[in-house]
Amino acid sequence: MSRRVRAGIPTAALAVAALAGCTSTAPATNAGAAGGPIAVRAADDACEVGATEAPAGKITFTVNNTGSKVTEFYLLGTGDRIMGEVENVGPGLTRQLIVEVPDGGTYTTACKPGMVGDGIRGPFTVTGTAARSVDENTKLAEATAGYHRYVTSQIEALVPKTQEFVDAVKRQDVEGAKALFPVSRTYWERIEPVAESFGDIDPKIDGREDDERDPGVAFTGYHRLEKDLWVDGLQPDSAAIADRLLADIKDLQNRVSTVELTPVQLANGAKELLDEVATGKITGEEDRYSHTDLWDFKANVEGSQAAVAALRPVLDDKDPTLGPTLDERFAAVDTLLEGYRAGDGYVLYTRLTPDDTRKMAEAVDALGEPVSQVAGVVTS
Ligand SMILES: [Cu+2]
Repeated sequence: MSRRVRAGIPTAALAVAALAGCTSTAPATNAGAAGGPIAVRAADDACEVGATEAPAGKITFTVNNTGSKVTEFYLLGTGDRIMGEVENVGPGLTRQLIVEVPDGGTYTTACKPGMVGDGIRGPFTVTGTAARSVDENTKLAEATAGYHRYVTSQIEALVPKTQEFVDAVKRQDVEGAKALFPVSRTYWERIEPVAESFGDIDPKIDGREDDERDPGVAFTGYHRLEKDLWVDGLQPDSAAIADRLLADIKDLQNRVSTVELTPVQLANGAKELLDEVATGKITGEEDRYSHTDLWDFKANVEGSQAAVAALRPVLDDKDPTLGPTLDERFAAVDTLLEGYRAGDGYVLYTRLTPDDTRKMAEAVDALGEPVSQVAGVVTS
């Protein structure tokens, strides 16, 4: 996940959007209504959305980055719930975002140049209501139900494993906690797009020290404890931070039990996980104190594979050539990662050479291409 969307600063963002002329210049065209893709011009200081209204159902955005920084685009619901996002859009590149929005109402678009901060935001109206694709296609319903079971099973493993990690921190067993850190995160990293979709949980559990935070919001979660364990030593409040981590994970568990997933969210999540690998693991950015990035890398790929596998019956119906290509590319990444195994885990990121990370980036890019087609196929 890129640097987080912070809840609770919509007014400032609207001001920024107004400044950037996002809301004022956006023509009330009916590109959305015509079902055609809505063009988004994402610049370093502007976010021009080709239409600020679209009928409920499948909404497609084509996000063209006209700026000089890597960017991302979001469609946000109430409380900054992420309805859909496309990230890691390099300068000059165009990426497509398909979102299923069955319920009419007021949403928010946000471009995030440099992938930091709240983004340049604007209102977006969805009119009417639409049947949920899962109600119209049993295979899609089975896909989301199957993936929901997968997410639930990961969380049911995440809670007790995080409990073990928290207990080790609280009894000041530094070596025990260090060993549990990457293992407990595996279950989290496999399902991160689902956690992220809640908007406020991900920054608390997986935020980085240098993320932008609202005043008074502390650096908490896994990476705070990672820094305590590997850099600063356990602190007087480490036990409280550990308790807070477990409470946030249990909050996630509660929310996931009732979350409604759409098939296109599974497809977008599969691609987001690979973007995660590209921006956070292959760069060593995520686990910068422990250098356990390859554990997360593997978990992200496994989570992506699980989302694609849930959609496979639909993919095979609609494009029988895509599935075998995906199998091949996933297998290539798995084989590559096997080469970096050490005991039950992986070599530390600090052991990787530029040649290693280049090979990893190429394999993940080669996988990302067919994975980015899944959303278009399952919604076709
Ligand atoms: Cu993460």
